[in-house]
Amino acid sequence: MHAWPASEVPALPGQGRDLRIHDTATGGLVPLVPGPVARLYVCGITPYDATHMGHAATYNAFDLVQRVWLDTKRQVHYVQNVTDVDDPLLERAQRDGVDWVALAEQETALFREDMTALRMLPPRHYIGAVEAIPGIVPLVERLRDAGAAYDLDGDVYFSVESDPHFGQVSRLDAAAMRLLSAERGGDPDRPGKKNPLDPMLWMAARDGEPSWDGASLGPGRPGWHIECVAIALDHLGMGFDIQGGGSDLAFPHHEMGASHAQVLTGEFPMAKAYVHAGMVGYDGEKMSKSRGNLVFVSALRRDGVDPAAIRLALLAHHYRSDWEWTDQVLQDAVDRLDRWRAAVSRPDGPSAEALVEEIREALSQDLDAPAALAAVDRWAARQDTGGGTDTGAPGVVSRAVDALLGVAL
Ligand code: 5CA
Ligand code: ZN
Repeated sequence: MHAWPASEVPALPGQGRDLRIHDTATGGLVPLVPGPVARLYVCGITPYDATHMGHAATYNAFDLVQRVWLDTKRQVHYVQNVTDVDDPLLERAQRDGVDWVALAEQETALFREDMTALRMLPPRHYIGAVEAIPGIVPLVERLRDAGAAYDLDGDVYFSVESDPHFGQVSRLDAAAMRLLSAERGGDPDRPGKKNPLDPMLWMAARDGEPSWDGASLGPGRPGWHIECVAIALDHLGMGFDIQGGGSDLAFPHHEMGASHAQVLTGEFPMAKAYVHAGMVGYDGEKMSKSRGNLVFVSALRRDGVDPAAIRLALLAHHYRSDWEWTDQVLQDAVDRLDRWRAAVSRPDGPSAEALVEEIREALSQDLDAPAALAAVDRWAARQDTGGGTDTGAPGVVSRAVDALLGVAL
């Protein structure tokens, strides 16, 4: 699949800083020192509805990761998937009487437009589940041949007990796992499973549903977790730097994915850090396609809201906190954007050297974007009161805000 166009990332004076980031698997901050090529996998959308502010907030967090790494002069190999076949997509297509392929294509196209407008840097590989199927089938066969997967009425399940490290991503107890498994696409109550938590790797063809050649597995379609694992291993290999997504993916998705990969390769861990963004709510509940309490990026854009203001609204919240989208959040971002644009269009201002370092420092400490915004606010306020005559400063601020925060002033 093609991704979307990259906006330019200006080079900044001085040295970028390495990232310390919160890792769900250890429960604390870990210093990441990637090689010359940093490797990032971020779970992509299931394209049955438009991009909402929750999605945008999660992709914003990992866009900051890329920008911090680029500032350290590393290359970034960023991979993202599109879950372009799965139960929720098929169910929505059925409900609305539309073709599921057309629905996925239409929503993926809209996502690309939203990401471009928000200046999110594109992945280097943007891979759909459907196009990954030829690579998924042999992985499932290998797991089965190794005794880590078993057949149940034609479907193939992964045995969580085959991974001695199972549980080390989310660090949840069995009861919590069971509850979340039922809520998030699992089938803990299906009779015949070895362990209620075992996730499906391959679903045998169902009447009226699309299916693909599965070689020795028979016709069917892939499970959700093996999709991301096949794509990550194919394009990044084991031991990549960050596996990312929203906090609702820690269990079961990232837990199961790590187990699949670890059993397949015999290596541990799959990723050096498992990074999870908080949930954005609206009207008192998590914003979600299934609840329908959504604020869409595309709808705001249609209403004439500047995408840079949307981006500033996301950046005003720490990526790990859960927060609520409100009209006031957007209004504050619009006001801040006005102040910043006025500031960088003046002929001079206070020196920007210290500010660039403050933004770098804030982002390197677990992506503290609110602290970075506060530093820019202080610079603009000092300029307002006539503090400084550096004619290069407004340009440096504008480039730093663009390069490190993805906001074009
Ligand atoms: N296709 C799978 C991942 S392989 C999936 O979860 N798709 S999704 O469309 O449901 O979500 C895409 C990303 O947005 C995921 O990382 C998810 O955790 C994140 N996300 C979904 N809802 C919210 C929300 N309300 N707030 C923050 N992030 C969210
Ligand atoms: Zn995923």
